[in-house]
Amino acid sequence: MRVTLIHPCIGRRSGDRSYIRTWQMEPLPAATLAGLTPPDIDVKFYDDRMEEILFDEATDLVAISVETYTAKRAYQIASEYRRRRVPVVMGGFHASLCPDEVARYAEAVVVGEAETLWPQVLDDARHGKLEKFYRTANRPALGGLRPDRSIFRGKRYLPVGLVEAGRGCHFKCEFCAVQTVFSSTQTRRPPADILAEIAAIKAQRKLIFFVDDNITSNLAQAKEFFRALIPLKIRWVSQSSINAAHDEEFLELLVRSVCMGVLIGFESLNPANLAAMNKTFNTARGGFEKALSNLRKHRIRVYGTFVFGYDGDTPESFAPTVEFARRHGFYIAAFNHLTPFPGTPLYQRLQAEGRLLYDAWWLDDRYGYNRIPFQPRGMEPEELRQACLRARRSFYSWPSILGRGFDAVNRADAFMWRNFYLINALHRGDVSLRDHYPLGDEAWQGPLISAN
Ligand code: B12
Repeated sequence: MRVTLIHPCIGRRSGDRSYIRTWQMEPLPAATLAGLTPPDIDVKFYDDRMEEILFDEATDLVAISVETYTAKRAYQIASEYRRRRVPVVMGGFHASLCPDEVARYAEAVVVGEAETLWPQVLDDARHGKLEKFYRTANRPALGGLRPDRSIFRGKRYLPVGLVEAGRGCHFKCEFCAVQTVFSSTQTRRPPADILAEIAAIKAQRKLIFFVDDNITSNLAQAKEFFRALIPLKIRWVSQSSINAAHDEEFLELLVRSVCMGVLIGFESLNPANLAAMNKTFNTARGGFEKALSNLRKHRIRVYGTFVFGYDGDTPESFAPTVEFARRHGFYIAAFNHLTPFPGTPLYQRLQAEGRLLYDAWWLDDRYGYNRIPFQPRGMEPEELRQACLRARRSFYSWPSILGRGFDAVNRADAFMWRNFYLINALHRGDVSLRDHYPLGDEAWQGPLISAN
């Protein structure tokens, strides 16, 4: 049997093959599926973000990862295969959030994690009896996972090694798709499995990115893992909630395990917004200033992310936030508009309040990346979009890049300092490239072909 795995892009401007470079990292969902596939099955992998899919190449089953931003493109790809009578199975975050929508464009839908379900899907496909939905009652244990990275060979990814230490987060932030899909639970891989995986890739990868939604969701287990990491001497970055930055033992373990930086969701400087998001833990124990001074003392770089469009935001909310990010010398930062992902409590609330501007923004032909899909309270949608753009342009202006580049923490490691300029320049270039980026390939013709 032959299986074709596909990681779709969010879309493409007509006739333009370039894609948002900062997103071009090795996709772990495909490597995870490849690793779960029995050796007698031939696996082919296409990354739609950087290569052309050869739709006419013979295959028996197509497996597509679907996120909300990539859903339209995934359905276009599925339509191409449906024309060729090849069955398509879809899984991933959007398939878990909107299984009924995804089922319109897939012969089979995997809802949730694939670890226990994928072998069954393959077996059913082999016998020509795919079921419409595959679900598990419980979250699978992550022991024994072996992502197969051989599928990435020959593709031009950013030189970062992506590794999972765990999945999910126990917090219940209103806007978060992760808490919705995993019901605010977190599972972790055994440290020995992770160390073996890192040992296999560390010669080719100077920086490891633990893609965990919140690597400190279980702080005691995180500390045990960081202790196990110390002998490996690898530079690493990850995502963490800010509460951990008040724990001295945690901070010391970050330094000893060679952590180079953490992505922290600050979201907003306005406590009322944080309360509406269900994220008041951000203000606990001295709040941002104290947490940032602790991280600075230990020379941990910060990737700060902010979201605008909550009810307390006005056109005046942006400049102080950018100033805050610059003053604290953030290595990089994101200034996103609030995005109502289907299935989340935020989506349900905005829908109940009659504030969604599209039936399904991710499929609407009028929608493009950065458009605001809901009616904010404190400004018009277009004002919100423009203000986010201005915030990014200011943070990634050359004076800001040079200023932050001289920050003692950003300079503390030669490798990270050199890359500071490259990474900031990439983000700077992406600000305009991403704006109004189409969802779906603009050149794709015809109506989507639904499954049965
Ligand atoms: C690392 C990461 C990134 C990286 C790199 C991604 C890459 N490799 O190219 C970067 C930083 C570039 C990134 C960018 C973005 N990301 Co991101 N990212 C993640 C993160 C943290 C981990 C992804 C990962 O590798 N997980 C490990 C794999 C193994 O787990 P998994 O994806 O859940 O896959 C499992 C199941 O879902 C299922 N599965 C998945 N696909 C398939 C397919 C089939 C056929 C089957 C059967 C099963 C299956 O099986 C897998 C094993 O159980 C996730 C959060 C998360 N927990 O997944 C967010 C996440 C996927 N990202 C998200 C978003 C919104 C974005 C951006 C739009 C952000 C932005 N505004 O800029 C961009 C879009 C990029 C794009 N699509 O091109 C959202 C998507 C939400 C949604 N509703 O779709 C997530 C869920 C984060 C969140 N908090 O909401 N991201």
